[in-house]
Amino acid sequence: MFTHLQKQDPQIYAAIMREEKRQAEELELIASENYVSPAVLETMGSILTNKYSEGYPGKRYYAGQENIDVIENLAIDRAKELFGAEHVNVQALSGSPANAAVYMAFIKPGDKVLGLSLDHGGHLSHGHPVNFSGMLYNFVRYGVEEDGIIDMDKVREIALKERPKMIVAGFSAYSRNMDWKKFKEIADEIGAITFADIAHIAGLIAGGQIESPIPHFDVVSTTTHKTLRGPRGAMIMCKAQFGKQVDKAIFPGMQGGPHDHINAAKAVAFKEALQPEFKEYTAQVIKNAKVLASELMNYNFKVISGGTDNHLMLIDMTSKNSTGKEADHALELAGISCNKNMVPYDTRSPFDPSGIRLGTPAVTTRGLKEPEMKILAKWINDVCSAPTDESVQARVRGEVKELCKKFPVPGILM
Ligand code: DSN
Repeated sequence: MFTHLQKQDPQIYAAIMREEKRQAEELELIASENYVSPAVLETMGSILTNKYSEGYPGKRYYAGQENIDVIENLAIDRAKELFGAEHVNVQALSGSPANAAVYMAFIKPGDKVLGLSLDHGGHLSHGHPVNFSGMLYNFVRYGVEEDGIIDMDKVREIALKERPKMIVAGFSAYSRNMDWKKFKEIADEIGAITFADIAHIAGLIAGGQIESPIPHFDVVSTTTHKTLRGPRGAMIMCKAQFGKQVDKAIFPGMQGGPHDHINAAKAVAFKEALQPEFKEYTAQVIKNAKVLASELMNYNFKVISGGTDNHLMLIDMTSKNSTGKEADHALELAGISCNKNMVPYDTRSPFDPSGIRLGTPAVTTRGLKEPEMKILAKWINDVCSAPTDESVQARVRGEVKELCKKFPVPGILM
């Protein structure tokens, strides 16, 4: 592997090798990360990257598409089978561009949209003022209650008062199941479009572990690289009647040529997700998250909403007299990656928030199970209880490295 790169560009080669070592020897608890299979990796590195394919299968603007059409159709068909979707566009380059295309397909600049606040677990592209979504559209927000859970009666109240054209249901830091049917009922009361962003939980839905919005919602976007364990990218699923407008919004509305190497890798990942092993994997992701959350609560960490229904959890570090930044840094020095995160009703800032977000998709792909979650919780407690103690970080870092040897990262031979 990388024999050409090693000769031609030793600096980039060396950085990739160092990153392989980092990934192999450290534990990844960033809730949005995962490890792709060797087959997905190979596909992403294939000569498909050389091709331009503006348009859609059978309707391209450039010649030489006979293989690309086969690939894109396979990706679409497998996604439809996996999610039970009526129409799928696999060309979206990543999560935010996919969401931009959804807005472009369904609403006009200035239109009112109701979405979950970023500081209550939403996403930048759900209307944050610094993001295109908040600049172009008139976002109003719902949030979580003091207990960390969305109250659907409150959502209804806001929706009836504000009468948005679209309701967005989705999150990047919310650990509870969303009531898709209730969102749809509320939207129907005011004639709003229903848009679900399932970027974080698409794999858990594909694996049959949590309920899907697809039967209920008009349009659903997802990234393909989180719990779904595919290449870095996205896709949009919608009811057949909206297929044309979604396709037009992606191309020529938002994007030029699709990334054919990535679309092929999406097809490979979807095939993997259709296997029974993926169901087991996704069940284990949730089991691991539940054990990790409950062990951390036993160590007196405040887990927002008192637990999790999915792959992630938010921890309020004020329960340990610490901050998200301090905990994130101390854990990194101990070989455990996570991210600092605002917690609901946070009085601190996004750069120096009160919480951290932890997730189990990546460690579960490595094969860690409940016993290892208990060890992980103990390490997190050891490190976060003494966040400036370098001897604790060094000790845990050594123990993490030893554990990692038993659980290799797919695609990394060390
Ligand atoms: N960056 C992703 C996450 O970590 O949730 C969302 O875009």
